[in-house]
Amino acid sequence: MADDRQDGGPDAPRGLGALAGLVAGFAALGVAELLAAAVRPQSVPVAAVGGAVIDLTPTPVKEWAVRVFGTSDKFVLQLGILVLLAAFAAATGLVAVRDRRLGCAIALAFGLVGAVAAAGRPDASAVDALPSALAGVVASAVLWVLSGALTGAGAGPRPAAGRGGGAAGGGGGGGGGAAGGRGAAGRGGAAGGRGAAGRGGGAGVPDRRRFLRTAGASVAVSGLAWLVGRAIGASGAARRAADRDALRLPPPASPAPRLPAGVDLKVPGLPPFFTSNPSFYRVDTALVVPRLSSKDWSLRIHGDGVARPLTLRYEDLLAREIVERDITLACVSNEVGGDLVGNARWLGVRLADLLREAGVRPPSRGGPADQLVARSVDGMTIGTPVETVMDGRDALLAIGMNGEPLPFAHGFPVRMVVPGLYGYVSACKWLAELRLTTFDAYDAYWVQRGWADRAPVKTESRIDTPRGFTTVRAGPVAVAGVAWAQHTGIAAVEVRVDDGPWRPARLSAQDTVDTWRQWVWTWRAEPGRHRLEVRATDRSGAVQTAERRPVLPDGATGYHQIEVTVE
Ligand SMILES: Nc1nc2c(c(=O)[nH]1)N[C@H]1C(S)=C(S)[C@@H](COP(=O)(O)O)O[C@H]1N2
Ligand SMILES: [Mo]
Repeated sequence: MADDRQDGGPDAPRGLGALAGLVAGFAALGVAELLAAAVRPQSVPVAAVGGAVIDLTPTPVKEWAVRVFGTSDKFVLQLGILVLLAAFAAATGLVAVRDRRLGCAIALAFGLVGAVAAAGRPDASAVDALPSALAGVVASAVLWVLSGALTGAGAGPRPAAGRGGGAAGGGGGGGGGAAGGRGAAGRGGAAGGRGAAGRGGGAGVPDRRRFLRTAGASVAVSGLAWLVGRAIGASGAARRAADRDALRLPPPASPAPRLPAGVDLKVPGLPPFFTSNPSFYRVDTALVVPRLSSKDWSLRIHGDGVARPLTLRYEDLLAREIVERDITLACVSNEVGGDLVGNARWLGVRLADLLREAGVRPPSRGGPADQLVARSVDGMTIGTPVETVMDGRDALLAIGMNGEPLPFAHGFPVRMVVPGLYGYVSACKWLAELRLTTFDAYDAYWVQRGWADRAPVKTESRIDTPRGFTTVRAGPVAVAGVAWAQHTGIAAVEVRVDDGPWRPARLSAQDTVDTWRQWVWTWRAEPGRHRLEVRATDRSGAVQTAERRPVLPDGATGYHQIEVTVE
């Protein structure tokens, strides 16, 4: 024993101190997961802190993250938070074996940070703070017991068994008592324990067996809490999914215009004319996808110049005239050549009709409000020009996407879709409220973060095949892609090779001016390295601009270019 303490004494507790921190952190996550399942899935600390991080991240960093990680940016963020959390937990454990009270105070403080973040989410209530707060208390209690065992603090005053039980039971209501009740006993012990671990003297004797037993019990209990929390969360999600599956959407009173033959050129390497729901791009700030119930859903329309405020339920929408429209949606964050654009067949009701029923007049008819602010259940705000929504285009409150109710990730049960505007100024998902106001009086979420308050989609074109930096055979090569200029329409697409003359591409049939068009051009490819470039002309006669501009503040411009090698 004496040897053991001499050789491994000062080192082993340090490594074990980090382990104690990790065990305490794991207990915190387990408890939080369980409680969040009872409170609200979004209140789990990692999601709450992650959501706050997203909202506070400066726009350039966010752009960088979307560019580098694409749609997995959220996964990377959560992974990053977990790794950081683990590092902090280990460090806190190291502190705790030196200064037990300080270590436990830090653990409590972490819980507090999570609680503040969770309660501060736009859609949160005070109970959202509970999972993080209790997680902090539990982590602190577990750390208290484990660091006590490592330093030998309080090995005398209290029976080891009682302590281990207390830690394991901390997940229930005992957490608070564990932290508070042990304070006095532990404090005296901590001083002794420090001496024991650090200098090999003092009264405390490290009890590794007790440490391992307690740590093991804590890991088992918190693992169970985590699993149960996950299971409860999953069953709630499954129930919501079943409700959605059971919905039958009414047939449209106004079907989509008949699809002309030849909208799809069927060139290998081209995306299909309609983007399937699973492959439709997804851009939002939601770390946990809101899974709403259509039964509980309602939408309030109110604000400046709303003579008759409306509250609509899901059934109210179903009972209205349902229209079906093909609309291509694009994200302002789409880089030239990027894939944050998709085309779907939407089912919904005309937003302009609803606004008229509410007594709204567009500014051109003397209405006081020029901005329609949509708010989602997760606190997103999206501002759209009232004039645009009411100018006769098919601005929709959408309930269906490609023949099924909206997928949860795409805004179930109701979202907005407005042809011709980027998603961040038009396409609010998980819609909860529509408020009429002015652009002067209110900046929506992305506008507060430096993006333009008005953002019509810019005429763009993209080469889908061949892919850049690939090798193709000499001879005829089908160069093909898509072009879009929503609500204006695409009139022509041209391609050029190595700064040669622009050559007209063959266009697919046009569905409507609100949808993208495919194009194809046959290239007599000759051996060597070549640069291919594309540009579109829209139906207003405007040629896509060659000027390269970044996505911020209102959408990228410039020609998509690729390099290929011909053999
Ligand atoms: N509630 C909510 N709605 C939102 C967003 C969001 O972050 N939250 N992002 C918007 C942006 S930037 C775009 S481009 C579209 C993307 O819609 P999709 O994910 O269905 O493709 O949703 C819009 N609606
Ligand atoms: Mo977007």
